[in-house]
Amino acid sequence: MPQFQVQDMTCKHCEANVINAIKEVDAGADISIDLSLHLLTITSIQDAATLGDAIREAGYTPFLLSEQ
Ligand SMILES: [Cu+2]
Repeated sequence: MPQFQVQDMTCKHCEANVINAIKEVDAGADISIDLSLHLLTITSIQDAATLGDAIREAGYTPFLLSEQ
């Protein structure tokens, strides 16, 4: 499961935006977020590149830490 660091995801509002962006490409994605560390872990049928693009399109800056 891909893990991203998203430094500009800083509050609950950002968190909701990022979750919505991921749900748009995979409604069944399982998303876990540690807001204090800006960490996002996703279990999804989509690959890391697609998930990263979706987060970027929502206006955030994902850094891929791990692809699996
Ligand atoms: Cu915010």
